[in-house]
Amino acid sequence: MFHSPAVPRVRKRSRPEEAAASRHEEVKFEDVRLYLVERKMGRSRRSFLTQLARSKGFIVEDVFSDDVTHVVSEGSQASSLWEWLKESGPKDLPNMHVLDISWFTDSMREGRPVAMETKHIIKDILPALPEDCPPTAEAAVSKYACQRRTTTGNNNKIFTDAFEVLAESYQFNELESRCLGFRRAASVLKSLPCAVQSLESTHNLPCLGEHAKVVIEEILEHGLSFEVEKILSDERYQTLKLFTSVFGVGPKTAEKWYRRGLRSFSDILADSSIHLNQMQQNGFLHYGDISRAVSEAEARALTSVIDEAVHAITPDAVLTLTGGFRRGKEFGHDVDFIVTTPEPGKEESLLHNIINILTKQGILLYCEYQPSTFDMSELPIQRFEAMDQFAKCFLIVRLESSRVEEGLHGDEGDSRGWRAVRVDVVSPPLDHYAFALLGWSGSTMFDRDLRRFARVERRMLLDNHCLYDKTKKEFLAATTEKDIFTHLGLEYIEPWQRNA
Ligand code: DCT
Ligand code: MG
Repeated sequence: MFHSPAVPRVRKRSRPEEAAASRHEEVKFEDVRLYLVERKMGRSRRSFLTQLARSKGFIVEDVFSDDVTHVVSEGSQASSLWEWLKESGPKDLPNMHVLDISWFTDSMREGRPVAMETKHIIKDILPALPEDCPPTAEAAVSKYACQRRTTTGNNNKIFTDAFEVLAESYQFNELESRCLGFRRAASVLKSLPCAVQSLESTHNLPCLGEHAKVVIEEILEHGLSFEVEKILSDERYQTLKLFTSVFGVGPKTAEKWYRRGLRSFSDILADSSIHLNQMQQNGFLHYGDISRAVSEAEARALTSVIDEAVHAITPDAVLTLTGGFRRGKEFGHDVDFIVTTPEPGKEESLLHNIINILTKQGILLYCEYQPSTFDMSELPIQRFEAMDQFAKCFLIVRLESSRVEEGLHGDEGDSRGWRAVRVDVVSPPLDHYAFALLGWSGSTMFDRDLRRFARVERRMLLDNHCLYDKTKKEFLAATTEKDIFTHLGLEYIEPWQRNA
């Protein structure tokens, strides 16, 4: 459906014992090493599940050792499983995920390691460890998101939701560094393998300032933060939040409207002195649809719509789903794609082709096309917060219900049989593809810390276009994301572990 030539998705097994164990299978998920606990599961079922997982590209270890990353157990009582795990003795136990068979079966069904959710984690195991979070794991938490593995299974949502509200409120008040402080704090808590249950257990965690700790303490004690509740009921916060939820409306415009005394969409639409640009007009026109989350099934359906449009004219073009869906998110606010072609200089025509075909099909509801301003001689760019310079388009696409396997998400009582979806497509030249893919895969906090790590720890400049070594005064080439991690001296982090 979507493929990427520059990023090999499949690698031959390299370890000899694995090769011997199953000669025909290829490893797709090299960072996941499963161990299936035989007790209760039984030998023959274990052997069957082992073969099944290997056939789907998972590594399954026969022996329980420090190499294991995910322990899967079926039908065991948590307390006796814990005793058995401790006795079996790998030193690295606190860093392993101990999961119920439901995580394994969900992963087999999806054909990839699914995000770990609370329901998958064998509950009594972690509290059985000293304190709530294992101290070794705490000490090991890096201050850089690009050195942490963060899946979509957030164990600290109650705290991170509160931090997001504070961050947003600071953003509305243009207090950028405080906003970033709370985004960083949220990002650290998202990476933890278990829920924070006491303030003491946060002592060794990076990026948690005094203010964040006060919020954590309040939530631990009362189940909510009074400061956050106050913000949520504040009229200005509520209005700015509402206005910025419209496609094309940023915090500055929202603030301008608020200062004029406008408080609702009808206030804005009734005010004849307000000029809405095309993007905002379409934002209001399709508000009901595009403010609704896009499901993974809808993203898959759109992938085939865009894929058909791209390949109708350029058979050797390469389309990859990026953004949150590449990180394994089940829902997103839009669907992001990256498209390129091996033919130098032909990238921009790909976007024109997509736009023309969607227009002919009558499903392009809105399109803002931004031509490339990419100029290698102007690199490296010092402003890393800016959008990249590759050709891109911001679209609103009509998605027919009939194209979505599970039907449209949340369309109860809606008889139209279609919905509007926001779609972004970026088209870099092939030799910058790996950098663009890494940037567009996000998350924003992960990208931000990759760049900060490069600058502070390595004297290098990284952005969506390139990597520049300031010491050697040279650009470092990369054809895959792994090349970029290698240049930076970082362990490779899979896309589904980048949900910082
Ligand atoms: N991005 C970027 N440069 C920007 C803005 C974003 O490279 N100026 C990257 C970061 C993530 C990616 O593009 C996609 O952006 P979003 O769609 O906003 O983020 P997402 O992670 O896909 O979140 P969502 O699931 O809400 O769409
Ligand atoms: Mg997105």
